[in-house]
Amino acid sequence: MDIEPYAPGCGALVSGIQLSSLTDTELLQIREAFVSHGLLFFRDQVFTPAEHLRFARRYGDIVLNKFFAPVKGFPDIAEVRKEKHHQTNIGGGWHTDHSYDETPALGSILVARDLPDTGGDTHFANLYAAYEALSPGLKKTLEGLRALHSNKHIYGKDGYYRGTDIADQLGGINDVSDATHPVVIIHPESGRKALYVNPGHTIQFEGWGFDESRALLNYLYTHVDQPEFTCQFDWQPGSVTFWDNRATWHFAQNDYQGQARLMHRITLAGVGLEGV
Ligand SMILES: O=C(O)CCC(=O)C(=O)O
Ligand SMILES: [Fe+2]
Repeated sequence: MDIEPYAPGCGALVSGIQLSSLTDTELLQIREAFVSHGLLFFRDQVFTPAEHLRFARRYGDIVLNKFFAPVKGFPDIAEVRKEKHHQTNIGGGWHTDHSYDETPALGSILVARDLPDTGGDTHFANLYAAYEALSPGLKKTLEGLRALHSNKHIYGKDGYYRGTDIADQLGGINDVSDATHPVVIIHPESGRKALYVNPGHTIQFEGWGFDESRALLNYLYTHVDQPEFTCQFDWQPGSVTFWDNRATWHFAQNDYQGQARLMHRITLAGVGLEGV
């Protein structure tokens, strides 16, 4: 197995293995790479939905997404689907999956199933590196802070997606929820500090006003979205990405209007997050 950095400070490309038939030693190497990089890319995988599910179950426990349609015959696999006639895509702005859960997801395993001819890349950000680059003064301000995360404004009754042309493929309108988490977490596996706020789901800091929170959150979001902390993955048939939701952000670029794109996602269950 070969594991090399994908982009400076952003992800690793794992080659020389098939996720469908990993030995126990290879699985262990993938676990180690996942903890150290937080973002793994794989190419040229032969990976049926049954094999996707088998890999996910070997890795950990699966958590269901309440909003995405399941793949037929595979209730544990969510469809991330954009049809030719859709204008809107899923995950089109920076976010991390399931930060609105009390126990946020460990990670997501995304498999390309049907790709547009061009476009439809996914962007990623490294929230360890972004945290480490903050000044000592700002790090101190963030210490002990907690933030509210929600999905109501996205998937709820008046949420963003409900007014779009993909509303009819999304469920869970009454299953919205929110949770608070430390703004700087100690990653449960790596022990490293990471910034744990994201533009998709974080609403405000606990004990702060909304506008006060927005001002600092927006600063942090601009800080993270810089070339030294981010990278872009161009999907090919057979590509798979496995990201750590506690250490990365991602968004799916919506630049292929008139074409369809279908991905399969399995979300893995995480643990409660401790902070500094
Ligand atoms: O379609 C993509 O590239 C990513 C969409 C997304 O946000 C997700 O699957 O969690
Ligand atoms: Fe996502």
